[in-house]
Amino acid sequence: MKLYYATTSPYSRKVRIVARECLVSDDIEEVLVNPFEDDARLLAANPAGLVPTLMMDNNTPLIDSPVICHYLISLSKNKTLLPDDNEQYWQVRQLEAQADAILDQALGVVMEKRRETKWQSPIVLARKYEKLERCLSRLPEYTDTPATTLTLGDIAIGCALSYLEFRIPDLNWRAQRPDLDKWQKSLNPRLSFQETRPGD
Ligand SMILES: N[C@@H](CCC(=O)N[C@@H](CS)C(=O)NCC(=O)O)C(=O)O
Repeated sequence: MKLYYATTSPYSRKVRIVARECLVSDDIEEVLVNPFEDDARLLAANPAGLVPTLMMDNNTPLIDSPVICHYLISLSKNKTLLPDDNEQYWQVRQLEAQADAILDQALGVVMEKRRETKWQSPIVLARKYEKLERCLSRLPEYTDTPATTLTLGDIAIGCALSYLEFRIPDLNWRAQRPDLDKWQKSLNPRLSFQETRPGD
C-alpha cells in the first residue's frame, strides 16, 4: 500500500498513528507530498487533492481519514482501537467524529489566517474560535491516563489537540482543560506519536 501524506496534516497523522498502533505500517510506503502544490501522483489517486490518501494493494484509492483508519484497523488483529461491543464501538466513533469536527474548524482558522490580512474576516475567525472553545469544553472528562486501552477516538483527539497547539497556540487549550493537558501529555511518549510529530 502507498499512503500519500503531509507531515503537518493532522488527518494524515491520525492515519499514520493508527497504522503504527495496529502494526500494519510495515506494509505501507509513506509518500510525502505537498497537497497545496497539486502533486500529480496525489491528484491521480484523489481528484480532490487531499491528504491522507491511501492506495490499496489492488491499486484502488481510499480517501478520507476515517475511511482509511477503519480500513487499516480491519486489516489488523487489534481489537482495542475499535471495540466490537456495539455501545463502545459507537462511543469511539463519536469521539473520532468530535475530533474531526475540531480539526475541520482548526483548519478553517489556519486557512483564514493564511489569507492576506486585509481579506481575513474577523467574523469568520471569531465564529471558528467559538466553535473550537465549545467543542473542547464538551469533550469527555479525561480522568485516567490512556495506558493500554488506546482507542481510535483517543488517537483522533490526541492528534486534534496537538494540532491546536501547533497551529493555534493562542487558543491555549491546556490552561482551560488541565485533565486534557495531562492526558494528552501521556500520549507523547508513544513511538507512534513520536514518529509522526508535526513539523514544517
Ligand atoms: N476529511 C478529510 C480532510 C483532509 C484534508 O482537508 N486535508 C488537508 C490537509 S490537513 C489537505 O489535503 N488540504 C489540501 C487542499 O485543501 O488543497 C480527511 O479526514 O482526510
